[in-house]
Amino acid sequence: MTALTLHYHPLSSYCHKVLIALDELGVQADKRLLNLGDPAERAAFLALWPTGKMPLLIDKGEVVPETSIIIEHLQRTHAAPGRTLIPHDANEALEVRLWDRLFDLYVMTPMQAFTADLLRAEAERDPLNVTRARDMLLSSYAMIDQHLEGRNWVTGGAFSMADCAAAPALFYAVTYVPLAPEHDRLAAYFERLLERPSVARTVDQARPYFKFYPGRKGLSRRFFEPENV
Ligand SMILES: N[C@@H](CCC(=O)N[C@@H](CS)C(=O)NCC(=O)O)C(=O)O
Repeated sequence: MTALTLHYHPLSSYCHKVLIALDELGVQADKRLLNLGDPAERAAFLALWPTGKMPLLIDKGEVVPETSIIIEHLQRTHAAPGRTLIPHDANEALEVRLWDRLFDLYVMTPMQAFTADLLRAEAERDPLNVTRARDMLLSSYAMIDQHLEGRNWVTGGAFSMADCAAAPALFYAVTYVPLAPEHDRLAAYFERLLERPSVARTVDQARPYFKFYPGRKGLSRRFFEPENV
């Protein structure tokens, strides 16, 4: 048992962001799988954190919500020596926070709109909202592809919190809006992300659950367990 408990679900994109960060920072946490579909579990979780959003970190009784805050908290208080996801230089840190925000707001959010739409009853689907989400993803892909010129990771030399945000956002976004051939820098970056051990381990822990992912039709067969392909 560690001082840290992470409430999470193995399929959740925002949980992936923090799982990647824990791995990169060399931090152990007890993981508590959250089933928000269970009314009792949902009520207990809402009592702990009223937005009902996961992941949620508990550090010796202290509630630490919101992925970017969780990652900053982990870095400040628990990271193994020499491990960083937010640079110590203030200007570089600002650049990381900017791209963390851009991935959360303009890739993760529209990607979630597709999933939310699939989870609705047919009669309650909202095609206009889905079209807007698709447009936003396409414009984000173009912006990120251009930004990646001459960069290995989002903000340059070192893997950062922005890459932790990018990996799950892109992983699920491309299942709804595939990358176009002209976005070759983004496609190469996506493959680099998948090869990063922290990302590969996070994808691995989700493998048994991908068969339940609402957008599974668009998910590459390479991510499924052989018996579910
Ligand atoms: N801004 C939040 C977003 C977290 C979020 O949207 N989590 C989703 C899972 S990927 C969630 O909890 N969904 C459950 C719900 O909305 O009921 C963060 O960065 O932690």
